[in-house]
Amino acid sequence: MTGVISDQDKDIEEKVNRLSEERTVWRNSRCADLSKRSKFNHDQVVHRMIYLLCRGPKYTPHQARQLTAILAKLQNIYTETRVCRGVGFPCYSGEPGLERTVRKSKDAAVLLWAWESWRDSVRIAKPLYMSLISLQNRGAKNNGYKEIGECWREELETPNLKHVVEQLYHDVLPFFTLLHAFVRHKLSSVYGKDLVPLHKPIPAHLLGNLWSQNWDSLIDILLPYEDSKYNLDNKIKALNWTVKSMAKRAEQFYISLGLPPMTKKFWSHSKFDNSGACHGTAANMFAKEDYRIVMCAENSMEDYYVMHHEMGHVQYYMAYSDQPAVFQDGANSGFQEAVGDAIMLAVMSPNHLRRLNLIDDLSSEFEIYLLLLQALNKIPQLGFGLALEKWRWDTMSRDVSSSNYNSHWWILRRQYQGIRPPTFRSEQHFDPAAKFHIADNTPYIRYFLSGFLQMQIFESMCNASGQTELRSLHRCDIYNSKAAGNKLRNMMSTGSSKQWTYVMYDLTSGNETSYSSKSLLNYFKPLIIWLEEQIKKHQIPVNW
Ligand code: X8Z
Ligand code: ZN
Repeated sequence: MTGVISDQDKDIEEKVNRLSEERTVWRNSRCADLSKRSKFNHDQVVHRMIYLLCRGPKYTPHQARQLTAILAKLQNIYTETRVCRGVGFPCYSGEPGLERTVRKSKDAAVLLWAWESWRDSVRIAKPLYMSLISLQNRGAKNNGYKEIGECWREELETPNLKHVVEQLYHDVLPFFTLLHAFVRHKLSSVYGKDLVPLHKPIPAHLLGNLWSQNWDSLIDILLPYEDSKYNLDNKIKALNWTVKSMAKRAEQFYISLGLPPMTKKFWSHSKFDNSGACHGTAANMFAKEDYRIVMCAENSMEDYYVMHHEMGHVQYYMAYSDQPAVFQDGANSGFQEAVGDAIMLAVMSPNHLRRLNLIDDLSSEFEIYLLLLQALNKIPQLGFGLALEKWRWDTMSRDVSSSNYNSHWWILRRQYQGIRPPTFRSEQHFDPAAKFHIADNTPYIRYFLSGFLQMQIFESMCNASGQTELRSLHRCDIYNSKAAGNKLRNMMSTGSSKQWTYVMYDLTSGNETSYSSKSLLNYFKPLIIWLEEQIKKHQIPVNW
């Protein structure tokens, strides 16, 4: 079931249309002019400005209009689709409806229904996705590229990006394989060996997430303790945290590092309720102090994370607000995504959780629980991000034709995440459309890179804070450290004025000029050892 577009939405759509057309006309004429004149200008800053402004696809005004129209339809399918279970049951949106249902339910029948019905409803997006690719490829060719995937990868300014991401995945694969084996072993004992066979990929509907991208809601069946005594969601509810108080706490963490509070306009214009678009978004309105976030929040750990994540974007917007407009962006999109997550790593340190009253006493048992929770949240997300974006790159380059879209999707999900669809799939299905970023046409490799970068940023903030006696990065508690805050502010205030490897060099005090898995593996070291022991002790089969 798909919703009808209201008059107000039509108005907004028309405004977006007009703006994107105006922007296209302006950019095309400026870039034509600048490309002639830049030959006589040897200033590096000017060259970087022109490069940033003029790279990417180039559309005619008519194409720009067509693109906005396709995008609006795709987004509308994602946000307005409702699935209904039958008489007497409520109808659900994808986000937050089914997402929350899947997070909370452990009933295989309910999970299968949610998984299948969401995908059945959004598969109508396939022809729109095909038009979107064709149109973007035309725009890319019009500016000298072979196809739009080249433009998307260019934004990361990493010449051998495809190789770099494979290598990073390869670095964490042994760890992911251990985690995967442990999860499958436990799921198999909960749901039975018929549903979860021990040597095969895991059925995607049982992983506690509508997209199987993070598996942290499984924590209490993987490590069951009496009364779920470590469960952080239960603690948040028991302490009567409200959405507003959570947002204030998130802001407080940034303030403790010496970073600015959210602005007045932020508090009056942001939306945390369950009306309208739900996928967490941060907006820079490019007007004085006007920054906003939109999300559908409840008092849960997941939404506490999203608040820190989105405020990370806003902190970035504020930090580079003195840069010229073309430089008001992240060092690359991976950096944009990594800031809030790096802060959340600090929030999830055992000491800080105690400060927040989310845990009473620290113990090695709790530390393993916490590390497993973090790993379930972060590690499957890496394979997910890589599979999703490789799929999209392959559709953009036409290496995969539309007659193989869905089978290719599942080949990649199986390869990188060790999962399989729970029901028969064919090319009548279009499962990628079940994910927000496909419908929203938002590049995704940024989240994969952020998975590594956030650990590198966290480690350098930790070093700046002077904590050298930790033995493990996951314990680092940077709350109140102005030195850690300075590190982050310096990184953010550069915006996109310098190519990201220089920013990385400064951030790591000269130790790194690229992405590295070292900090991530360092953070999870105690858990990796623990998982190896579990697998040996219980003779758990590994691989899929
Ligand atoms: O989309 C997001 C953010 C907004 S930029 C909430 N994330 C990815 C996702 O939800 O798939 C954050 C982690 C991955
Ligand atoms: Zn984000």
